Amino acid sequence: MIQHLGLTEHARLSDTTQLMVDGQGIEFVQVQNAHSQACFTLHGAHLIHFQQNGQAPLIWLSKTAIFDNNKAIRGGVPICWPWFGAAPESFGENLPSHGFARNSLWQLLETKEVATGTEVSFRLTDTPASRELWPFQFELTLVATIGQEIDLRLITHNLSKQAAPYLAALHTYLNISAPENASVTGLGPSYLDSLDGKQQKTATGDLSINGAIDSLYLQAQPKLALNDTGFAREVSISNSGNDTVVVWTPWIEGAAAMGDMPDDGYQTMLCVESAITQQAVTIAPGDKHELTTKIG
Ligand code: TA6
Repeated sequence: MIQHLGLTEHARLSDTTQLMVDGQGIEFVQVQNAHSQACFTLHGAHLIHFQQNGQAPLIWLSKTAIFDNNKAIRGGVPICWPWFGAAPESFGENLPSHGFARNSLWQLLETKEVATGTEVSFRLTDTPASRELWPFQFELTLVATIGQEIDLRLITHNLSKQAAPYLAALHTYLNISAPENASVTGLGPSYLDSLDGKQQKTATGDLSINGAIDSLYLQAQPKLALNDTGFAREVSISNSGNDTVVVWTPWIEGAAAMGDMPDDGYQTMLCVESAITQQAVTIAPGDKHELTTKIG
């Protein structure tokens, strides 16, 4: 799913991990081990590819995603932080949608082999520019474990002297064979419909995909399942630290309106996101909070 990026090796970091670059010099971290393969950009510490060996990719990436170290990449797992969607009024005005972590250049901290696969960690810290947007000192760490599953842990460490409120989402784009083949179980009895004034609505059993969806599930199970009859697989999605599971597909009109998604892109993707959207988590000075999702 990423051959079209034309990546070449820049440095070999270990038996399983390489630093890669594209034709513009954009940097990627690529992992290939006995279980699976994965690829991240340093821009946004953005997982853009995950595929268990011998299987169809689990993570979807737009074929027309833009890699310019500026725009958020369409697909993969964008890190929406320190807010989700439009920032709450209490955070300020004219703030970028979904925060600034996904548009920032992170540093690669470490790559090492662990019992379940390859662990790669990335870090983002505050800058004068970030403090203009969110007036706190912080260390934001993504710890990714690439094995039979992809395990993503987003750890917010508040280094300020005052309590820091944050919202977030691991905005996962899952790869599906076709909308009519996919369903999601475990989302719970009701949801807020962002396509209809955030009205609360009753869920009617497993989620199926037959139109645009932008829903906030506030009573989802910690462990969900994406069933895909086309790929003949059931994908487990386990979340923690979240108060919401967001489900999104732009469907036909939404895909056509996005320049970084092919018009038919909606047919092979579904977002299922481990998110904090309802009540900001307030982290005491010196404390940490963790938001996770594990897929496989
Ligand atoms: O997670 C769902 C959502 O908030 C949708 O409302 C839609 O805006 C989507 O995220 C994509 O947002 P983006 O800024 O990446 O185009």
